[in-house]
Amino acid sequence: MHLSDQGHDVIIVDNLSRRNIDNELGAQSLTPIQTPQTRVKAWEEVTGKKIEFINLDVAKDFDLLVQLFKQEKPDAVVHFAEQRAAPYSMKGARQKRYTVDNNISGTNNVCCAIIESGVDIHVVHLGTMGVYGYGNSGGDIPEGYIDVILPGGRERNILHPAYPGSVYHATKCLDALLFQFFNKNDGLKVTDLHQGIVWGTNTPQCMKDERLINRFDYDGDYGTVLNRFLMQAALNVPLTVYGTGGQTRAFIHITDTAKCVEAAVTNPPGAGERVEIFNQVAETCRVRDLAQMIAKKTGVSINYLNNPRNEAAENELEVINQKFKNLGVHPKTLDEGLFEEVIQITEKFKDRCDTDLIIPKSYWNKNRASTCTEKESLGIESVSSEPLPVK
Ligand code: USQ
Repeated sequence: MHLSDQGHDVIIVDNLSRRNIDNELGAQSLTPIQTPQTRVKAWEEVTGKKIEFINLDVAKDFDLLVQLFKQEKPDAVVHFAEQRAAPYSMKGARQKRYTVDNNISGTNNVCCAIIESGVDIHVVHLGTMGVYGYGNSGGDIPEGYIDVILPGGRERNILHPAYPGSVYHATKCLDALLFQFFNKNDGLKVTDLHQGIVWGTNTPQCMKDERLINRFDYDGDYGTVLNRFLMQAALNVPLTVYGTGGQTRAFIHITDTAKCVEAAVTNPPGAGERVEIFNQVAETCRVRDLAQMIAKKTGVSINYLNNPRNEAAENELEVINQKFKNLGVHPKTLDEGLFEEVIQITEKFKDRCDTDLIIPKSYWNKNRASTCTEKESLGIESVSSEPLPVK
């Protein structure tokens, strides 16, 4: 909708897999999202602009994808067609396999279909900050590439080493290698956006009409941390900090992700240039500091749960995001004023919340599962209200 609003002609290609996963998990967006058909109709009524919707599985319908590229000759493909939740990707063997099959085939198909079509299409891919790993870099995280001195003394500028923390994050690392290869071999133009954790609900475009409302996930698999905390505060459920809350992560508001995507679309790399990489983040923050900020604002209490994830209990994170600033995107930082919009949404729709879905139920390995399920049976109220000791 942001791209359409800015005058781009947009076609949505989607197999609605996210909605099907809602059915599988017995979960639903907190906000009542409409069908894609209703949404594109509402968009046209409100703005006079047309967005086409095509139901197609990017990971499977290769020939249709090639045909679509030949027919439409798009300038850019914004590639979001991946299973995007780390906890879901760790739920069990089926979800691990699905995440790898879907995400890697999807990316490979997008690259191969562009090359097969012969159309000069720029791929803008939604990657993740998680490709760098947490606590795996020395100093500030650069935008994609680092200088190294190889044994023997040769100097090179290479992709930052990949250090994924989940099967989902591993697929984004594998995507980066596919892009590097197709760029080198076929001159494919790619921009990879290494995005932090998105928060917020609606963009100015969503606010034009109730039928354009964005989805809002609060469950333990798909809800991201800040939105979950704001939702929990609205219900007066203690905030679910995992472990010590010493995990530092990068954040970006949803309105800015849309602006960053547009900046990437309108600034493709030149012919023969290597894969462009932007760190799509506004700032970094520790999870317990976020929780404390929200607790102070709303009066909700904090629970420190045993961490279902196998991740560093404490890490530092400094990220360079200069390239976006050079393109004129100046992202909003975590601001309690902006929390109001999310709080209003969570207050409005809190009766739709199923509180059973709040406690995390995907565990990174057997040890995490056994430690967490012992506590889980006690219910969320009875877990520690003080930070757990660092292990
Ligand atoms: N966390 C809590 N309590 C919660 C939920 C999460 O303490 O109730 C902690 C997690 O342990 C983790 C951190 O908060 O340390 C972030 O978790 P998250 O679920 O908000 O984000 P994550 O799993 O890292 O994944 C999300 C998106 C993914 C995107 C990624 C960007 O789901 O698509 O790629 O953020 S990043 O984290 O920068 O790699």
